[in-house]
Amino acid sequence: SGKEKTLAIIKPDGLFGNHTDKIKNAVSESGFTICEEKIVQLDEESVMSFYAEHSSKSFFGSLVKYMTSGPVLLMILEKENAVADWRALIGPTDARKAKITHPHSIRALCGQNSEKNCVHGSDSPQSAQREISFFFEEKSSGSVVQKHDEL
Ligand code: YYY
Ligand code: MG
Repeated sequence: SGKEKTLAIIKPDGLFGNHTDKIKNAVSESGFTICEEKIVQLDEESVMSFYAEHSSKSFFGSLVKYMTSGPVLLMILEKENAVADWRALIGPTDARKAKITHPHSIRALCGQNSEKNCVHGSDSPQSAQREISFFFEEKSSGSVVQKHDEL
């Protein structure tokens, strides 16, 4: 046991689609604590670095464009087994498939397809550590992320 942290992102379609309250309700009803949160406008460089593992995929350019299309809400979530539990709560990557196989998942309820899937969740404790420091440690995030209320 012991608490664990994971990185959650409400992506641009989640914020634009007014899904934030619904998602935050699911977060607290599922026992997560929000340790830190901020709304930021990501630039292309930060998205390319965040999603570097996908840089050779055909969808990469479109993903970068989408993730920079508007502000996102970054949240550090904490609970026991936070990484796996948040992944289970958001559901499969493709929101269209999620609507069939995991109809109560956040991606089924708020997402549109395999790109506009509304939310992000770290895929392992190692990824969570990297992603949390990427966005929340001054040194690593200061140059590539601008806080939305400072724009
Ligand atoms: O971890 P997860 O977000 O569920 O999926 P990944 O396979 O890591 O892909 C990351 C991100 O890339 C996904 O959330 C949307 C986008 N993407 C896409 O646009 N098209 C795909 N066919 C697969 C992924
Ligand atoms: Mg992933």
